[in-house]
Amino acid sequence: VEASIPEPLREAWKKHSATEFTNKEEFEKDLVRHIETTLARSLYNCDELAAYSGTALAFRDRLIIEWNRTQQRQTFTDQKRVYYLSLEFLMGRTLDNAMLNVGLKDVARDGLSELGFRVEDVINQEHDAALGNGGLGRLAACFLDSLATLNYPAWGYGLRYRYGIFKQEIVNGYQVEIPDYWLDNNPWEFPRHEITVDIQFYGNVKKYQDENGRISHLWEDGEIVQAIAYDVPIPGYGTKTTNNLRLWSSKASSGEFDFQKFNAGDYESAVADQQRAETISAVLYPNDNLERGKELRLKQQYFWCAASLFDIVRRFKKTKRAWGEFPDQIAIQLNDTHPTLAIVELQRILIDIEGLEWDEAWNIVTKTFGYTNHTVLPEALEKWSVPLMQNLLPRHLQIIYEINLFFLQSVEKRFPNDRDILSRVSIIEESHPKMVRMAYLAIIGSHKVNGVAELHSDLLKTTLFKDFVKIYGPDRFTNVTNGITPRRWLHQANPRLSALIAEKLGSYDFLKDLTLLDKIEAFVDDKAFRKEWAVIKRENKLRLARHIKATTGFDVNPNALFDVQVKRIHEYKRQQLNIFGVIHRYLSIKAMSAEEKKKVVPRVSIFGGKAAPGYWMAKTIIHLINKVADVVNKDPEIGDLLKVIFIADYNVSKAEIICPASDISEHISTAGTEGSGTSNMKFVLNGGLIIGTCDGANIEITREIGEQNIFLFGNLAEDVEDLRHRHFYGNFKLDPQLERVFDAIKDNLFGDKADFTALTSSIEEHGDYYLVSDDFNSYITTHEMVDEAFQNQEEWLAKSITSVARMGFFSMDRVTNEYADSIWNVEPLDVTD
Ligand code: 475
Repeated sequence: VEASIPEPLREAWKKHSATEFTNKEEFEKDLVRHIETTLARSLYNCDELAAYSGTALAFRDRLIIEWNRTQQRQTFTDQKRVYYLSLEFLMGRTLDNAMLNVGLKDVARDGLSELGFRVEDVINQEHDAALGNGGLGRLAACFLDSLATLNYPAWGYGLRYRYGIFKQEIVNGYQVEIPDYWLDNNPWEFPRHEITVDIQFYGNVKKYQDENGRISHLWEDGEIVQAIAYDVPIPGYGTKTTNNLRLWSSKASSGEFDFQKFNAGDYESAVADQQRAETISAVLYPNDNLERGKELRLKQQYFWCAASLFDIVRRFKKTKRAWGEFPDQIAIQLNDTHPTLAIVELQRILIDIEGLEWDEAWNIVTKTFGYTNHTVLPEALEKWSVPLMQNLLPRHLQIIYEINLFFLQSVEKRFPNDRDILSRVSIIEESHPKMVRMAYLAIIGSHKVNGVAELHSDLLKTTLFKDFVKIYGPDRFTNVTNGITPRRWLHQANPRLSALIAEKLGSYDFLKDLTLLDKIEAFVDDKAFRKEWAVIKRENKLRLARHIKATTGFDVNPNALFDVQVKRIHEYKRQQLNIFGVIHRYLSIKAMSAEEKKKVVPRVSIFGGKAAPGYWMAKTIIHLINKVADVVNKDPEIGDLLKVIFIADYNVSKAEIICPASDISEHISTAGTEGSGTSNMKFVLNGGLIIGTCDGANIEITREIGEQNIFLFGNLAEDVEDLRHRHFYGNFKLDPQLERVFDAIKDNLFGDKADFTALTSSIEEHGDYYLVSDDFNSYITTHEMVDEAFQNQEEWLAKSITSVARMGFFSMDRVTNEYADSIWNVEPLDVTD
């Protein structure tokens, strides 16, 4: 059925097309209308939450008008599009970002103020959209911002979880998880009840021969779950382009809600079926850098891949192009291996449904996909058991075996004398049960594989994926070092600093071309500029201090050195190294004379981050931090010289307060373990210095800002294997200063020592896999250098300004252009043309 309005009637339509507010008066009109009608409230009944909802709805109207224009324009032009498949999009709040991106925050501020509201209070009503765990999910969100800002025709595809990442509370020093039910009153999504896809699970495969003698496969008798689309508009900064993030929600298909059962009076079990279907998109798995092989997770992955692929193929088929043009029109990027089934699903669609020959289909598939790897940690590499996959996705498993067969045959031909290579590179691991290695499948099904920082990409080539480099040559493997969006992480999080920079550079153009920041290096010796820079840092520290007071009750001294480590809690990220360092500092201060104490640089050690609910060691680290805080913060001998703060429920909106307020931040993973890290970039961009290991993007940050502006310490990646080997063979001697720390823990200084045995013995007795002891001395010494440097405030400011000036490379816009040129081969499309 033709749904479009007939040509002769379109004039009438266009006369009434929705319009956008452009000034304060129009904004207030939209705001009040939404509050009075959409929200059914009145001027006698409008609190800050209602003011937030009304403001959000007014901006949403604007976004959706631009969204419509952008989508029409992109469809009409029909040039190559990018689809970014990610199980996580850690978006944070939307309103502030939308105001800034469309350039109407001042209009909103003035309008709200005329009605008695402060824009900041209104913004603070919003709940974070927290559909992600950490770095991987936040990178996807930064991608969306840059893709829209740079006018790339691009869509994100993800899952619409009913529960995002859990909220963290700290009770008696322990992490407690609270469900994050976030969907009520979410104004930023548009349900598309008309856009649904039926997704099949289980069942079996029948082989049959058609009239031409061609063997075909029919996957039948499965269980059907329905995917429903929810669209989220993504506005670019300073452009009309508004892209789409499509999130799928699961629901029992109408056939599934069993009327037979219902009529037979078995209402309960009919409803149970419904709930089982809805479970698929119910909850985000709360693991970061860890895979656990749960069936429901595999269901989520297939549900989302199949719905997205169906949607992409449907859109392609509307253009009536030949299948061979598919890769010229479509690039699909896999955010880690979570969407790898999309490769298999596209092959299945092409051969089983569209009737293409295997080779022709496979050629299309491999030209379409790119795969980004984010971690080398073995526990994060996805493997699915063959029996599980056989049961849930029988046809897909067949296709995987087929892909593997053709692949291994080609390898055998090329390396006839290397027998071991076949078992090493096989997609199927010959274990009990057999396992499907998703990373290998992703490499074989993609034309490009990239790591997220230089060291990480090198490690992929020389260790994990070494054999594949031999097979495919080095060109399939590349590096694209991560970045961050300067809109959210400078302009939105640190408006004062952004304004100061804009004043000096004469415009806000640096928000679109971050390399322009280099012009502020000219002001590094300008006394007045330095002064303003320092004042802004102090104001940001005061803002954080107010947050700490409000949430923990502790007063912290804004003149102290703020030392921050906020990220997911993980042994490889080594928050334990940090807290042991804090204990060392505490013991040292306690041993000082009054005279010596006068020379101590006061510190506030700030921690934040969630532990995966099942990750016991990470939870133990949180517990220790909180216990140390209890003791240190009320020790009268310490006073202002040291405070320890754990900020509960670290998330994107808290990061926006924390990043601008640090003097130094910690990025101290065991060398070779962190893919890139992105908070390191956020802190430096906000004028904080960092202490870090030679790991991930720290290395490239050093190269950009200069090694005199960063505090590096610790063993190098190339030495890690050897050190671990030595520990294993009993050549392990605990660092004497760390021993002093452990003695204090064992003297029950921080509560029952038994609570921390697992942590101390993982180092003393079980090989110290993350080299905490090996790096301890250099860590402590480097912190002493930090103290010394902080005492020379003029030098410190020079380091801070110089570093910011040299951070242009780490813009997500640079990253996005690199993907576009070297992986996707797509061009921007200016929708205002
Ligand atoms: C890296 N998450 C950072 C960031 O590239 C890097 C894995 C499995 C299951 C669920 N979540 C994950 C990650 O692997 C992850 O977040 N990786 C991170 O990606 C962006 O900057 O170094 O650890």
